Amino acid sequence: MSIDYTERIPNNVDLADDRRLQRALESWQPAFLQWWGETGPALPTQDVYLRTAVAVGRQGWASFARVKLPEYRWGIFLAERDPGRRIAFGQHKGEPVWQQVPGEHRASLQRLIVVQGDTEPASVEQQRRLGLTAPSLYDLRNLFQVNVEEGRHLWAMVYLLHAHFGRAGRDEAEALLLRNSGSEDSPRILGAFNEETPDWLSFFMFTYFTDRDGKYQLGTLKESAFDPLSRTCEFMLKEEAHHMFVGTTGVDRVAERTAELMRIHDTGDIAPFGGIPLAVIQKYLNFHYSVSLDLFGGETSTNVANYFTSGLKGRWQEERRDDDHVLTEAVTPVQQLDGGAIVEVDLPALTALNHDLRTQYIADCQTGITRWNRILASNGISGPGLYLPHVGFNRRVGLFAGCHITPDGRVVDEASWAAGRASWLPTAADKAHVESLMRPVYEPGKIAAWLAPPRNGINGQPLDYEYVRF
Ligand code: BYC
Ligand code: FE
Ligand code: FE
Repeated sequence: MSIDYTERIPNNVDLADDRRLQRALESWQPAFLQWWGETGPALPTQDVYLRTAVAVGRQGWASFARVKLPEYRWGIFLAERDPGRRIAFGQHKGEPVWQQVPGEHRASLQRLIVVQGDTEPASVEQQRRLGLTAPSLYDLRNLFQVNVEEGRHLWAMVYLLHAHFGRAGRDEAEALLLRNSGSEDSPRILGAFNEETPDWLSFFMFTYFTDRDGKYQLGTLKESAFDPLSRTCEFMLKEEAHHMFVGTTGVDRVAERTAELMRIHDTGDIAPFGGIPLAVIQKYLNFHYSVSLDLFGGETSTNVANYFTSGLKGRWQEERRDDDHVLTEAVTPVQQLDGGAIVEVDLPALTALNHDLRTQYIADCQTGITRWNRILASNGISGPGLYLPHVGFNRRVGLFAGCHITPDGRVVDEASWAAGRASWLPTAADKAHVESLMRPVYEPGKIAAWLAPPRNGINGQPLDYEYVRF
């Protein structure tokens, strides 16, 4: 399963043995590069210290080198095939996994792959201008690492579309480069991917909360009976860990600096001292968490029940679940609105699978909160600290869409919502303040003053290493 880097498209799927597929992907490649040039990183650079996948096994899968961004080797890397793999859930449980797409599941599988594929280039578009205001070369390098890998994740989905979905798949692959984040006429498919990522606090929140949705969705597709999809997602998850690391440690460093300024100046109002007030961090968190919850779809969904039953999409860590993996009899408690109150009702587990995944996700998100509050406390800031708002807060998808729920879970009327909004979500003034701090720092080893330096460099390099050259 070694990766062939002599080919125009690096791959470990023996692309050279399938001339038709190779030609099709080679004709998609220039369109990808044009898209990257037009909507990828806006900051011109000479080279960037990046990791590139060189193997798909556990050890030593990546190598680090200075790379010119447009010459990054985007390729097709699937995790190793397990010849004995069997379907772990749904009506086909116990049967061998599929190497080809069964006709009856073609449309659904294609839809899932297109939705997944659509998010990857969307994030690159959203992050396009962040390089212009990077707080350090270390951060700039991390941004570009995330960007090239999201570009590669697009390749991962485009490979599946080309290899398994014929003409329709090739059309969808083309369309993935035509939709655009935030576009009026042809927006990206999912809500969060049409929001802006205008500053680095948003970027850290995005990589913490939205990339983490990616982790959970990829985790369910890794369980898929369609083996090529499963293997693709398994390898994507490996790359994804770094994206979430960027988010977790990014917010760590903002929290650390905020606490430090609060202590030094003995006030929560640290904006005049060049910091981001804790209340503003909380508002950014509220926003990114709530739009990321929307990415799980409705709490009850016949789509997800069908995906599960037919073997297309499993649950998070399906094989570690201690149940029948078919779920026709099971129920799940789900919170919903009953008049003016939030109540818990038992719903059929199958239609509540989006809720199940979201529950796992929320528990994972909570670990960041605990961690950031520990950082605040160790820097002398006691008090309530940061928290996850109620699951119904600011929602546009699912049972809470169209209702007004406060961060602490109270159902309120339109007037109270309007009155509270400025203390729950970033205001124009909050955004203007954060934006005012976004000044590029491109000197090796130097870090902007609104966040603490990172603990370690990349791949054992020192912090003052020239991670990006101009
Ligand atoms: N915005 O039955 P429902 C990542 C649509 S992130 C707009 O409730 P379902 C990444 C839905 O499509 C991971 N539309 O939900 C992160 C459906 O439309 P149709 C991305 C939405 O279908 C950072 C209708 O509403 N991967 O990788 O069970 C950087 C009813 O939906 C939204 C995936 O999402 C929304 N938020 O679940 C880079 C995996 N939510 O079919 C990358 C693939 C729902 O009636 N996608 N709708 O026309 C899926 O598994 C599912 O499509 C969803 C929705 C989980 C998204
Ligand atoms: Fe990705
Ligand atoms: Fe990611």
